[in-house]
Amino acid sequence: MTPLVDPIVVLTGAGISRESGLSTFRDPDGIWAQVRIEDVATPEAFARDPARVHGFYNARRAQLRDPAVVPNAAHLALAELERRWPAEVLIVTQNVDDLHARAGSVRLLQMHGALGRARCLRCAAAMPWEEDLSTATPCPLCAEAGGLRPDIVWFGEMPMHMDAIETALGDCGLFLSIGTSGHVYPAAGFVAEVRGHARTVELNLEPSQGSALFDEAIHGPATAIVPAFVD
Ligand code: BV8
Repeated sequence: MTPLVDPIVVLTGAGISRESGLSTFRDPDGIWAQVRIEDVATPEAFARDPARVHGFYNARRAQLRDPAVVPNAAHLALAELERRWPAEVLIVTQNVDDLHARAGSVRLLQMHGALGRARCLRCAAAMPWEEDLSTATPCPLCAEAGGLRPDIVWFGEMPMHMDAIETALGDCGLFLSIGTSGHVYPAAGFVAEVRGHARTVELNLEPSQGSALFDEAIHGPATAIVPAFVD
């Protein structure tokens, strides 16, 4: 059966979760205004001071358990879009929160990992993880004490699911970029990859670093502009 709509790839960033109460990174009140990437979001930082890195992610993981932090209208609109076109919509998120999944999105790739997962440096197992991690936490599978790290992609590490993402970018006819500043690669480079064969639309509070590369730009809060665009 010929699909009635071209495949849609939706790239999201921290801006889509802002109205759910989670901080962005590069806004004036963002995370990187409070702490340096080099101190908490690189493999070198973890090797140098694992307790500090665990503390940074423990606080963000705990925030996801705050009853006030729930999917917002933008997350819900994307889940509804997928329900309408189940085989055609794919969300590629830079976010490590769980709000797209909790909104009901199923075809979802978290390219920077997930706060709700830990990974063992010794046996490489990845596992769901809700509690705080520390340098003394043993791996439940290989019992290696202090072997667990957040299953998050740090700067200098290879993002996850890149083969699937590149395939989807090559096949898509519509590329939406929502709530991202376009600073971090390779995600920031996706629009340049698709602009020759897909309609590209930026939905963001303000123009991103890559705004000029998009066919269209819609600016405003995600909870207003995403449901309006999707409907
Ligand atoms: C890699 C997990 C190579 C951590 C993150 C060129 C090509 C490839 C790499 C590079 C390159 N140039 C430089 C690099 C290196 C680096 C990079 O891009 N550096 C930047 C700073 C220049 N990239 C990497 O290191 C990547 N790895 O390339 O590996 C490799 C190859 C082979 C083998 C091994 C290695 C890995 C990058 C991933 C790093 N991890 N996250 C964590 O979350 O703690 S990235 C980090 O930035 C965040 O996690 C976030 O996911 C990401 C992007 O930020 P945004 O989501 O865009 O958030 P931001 O605050 O910036 O913007 C928010 C936007 O929302 C704003 O525009 C704002 O206006 C808007 N907004 C706000 N409120 C609202 C809103 N919009 C709508 N509604 C609202 N209400």
